Amino acid sequence: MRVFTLLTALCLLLKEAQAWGYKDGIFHNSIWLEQAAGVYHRESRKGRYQLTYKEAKAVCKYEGGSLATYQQLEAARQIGFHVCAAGWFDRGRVGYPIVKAGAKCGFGKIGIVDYGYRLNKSEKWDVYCYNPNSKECGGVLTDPKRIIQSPGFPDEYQDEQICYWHIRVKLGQRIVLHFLEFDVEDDTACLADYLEVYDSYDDVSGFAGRFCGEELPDDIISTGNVMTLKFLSDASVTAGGFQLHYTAHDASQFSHNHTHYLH
Ligand SMILES: [Ca+2]
Repeated sequence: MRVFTLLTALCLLLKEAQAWGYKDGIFHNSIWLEQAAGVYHRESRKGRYQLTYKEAKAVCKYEGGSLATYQQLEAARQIGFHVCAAGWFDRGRVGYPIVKAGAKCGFGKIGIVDYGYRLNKSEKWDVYCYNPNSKECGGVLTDPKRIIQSPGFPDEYQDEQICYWHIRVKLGQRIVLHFLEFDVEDDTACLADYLEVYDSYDDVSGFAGRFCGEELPDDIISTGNVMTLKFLSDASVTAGGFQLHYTAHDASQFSHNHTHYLH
């Protein structure tokens, strides 16, 4: 009986860990979708409307931020932050920012569509976080070309960084990553610090490579119009960091349709 109880407890723990996206000891459970003025919208990896209030708070806190306040959400909205998905914000309130009126979203209204303070904190929504200091580290990139670099570059990066860059170019385009500089703490399996590249909009599917050390990685080309880069540093030993650029190209320019390296 005791063994059974222990097994049940272990299963519960495992289930919990999976739900929170535990991977290599790193806890993360959400995808960064849009951001403006330090406010950003995240949804769970499991899809839209999967976060309880407690989980929503944990998502923001994990990245060094907090739930956005109504005022922060409105300030972001005023510079064009438009998201058609309800999320938790400060003090258990739920809503979303609408800039352009549309029949399908926001009931034709402009402003914060406010569902009010929820009595039931187990309801599941997305989340709006606020973290004005994370601008340099990660985000959603939609320009046809951009430079991406480790936080603080050309200075060394700091310990305990976690950055997600989600690249989304036009449909029908593919993304070419080209590395300019690369110096990340070296260890054989890249377990300490690393840059990971995914041929998808999350870091679950489409793994394309994990990089560390001083060798410049080859170019990487996406199969579709999205890509995700994840940089992580552990609690000790830093290095020079990295700089790369991506460019969007029409898919017709390529003869292969797989993620591949150029040699
Ligand atoms: Ca390190």
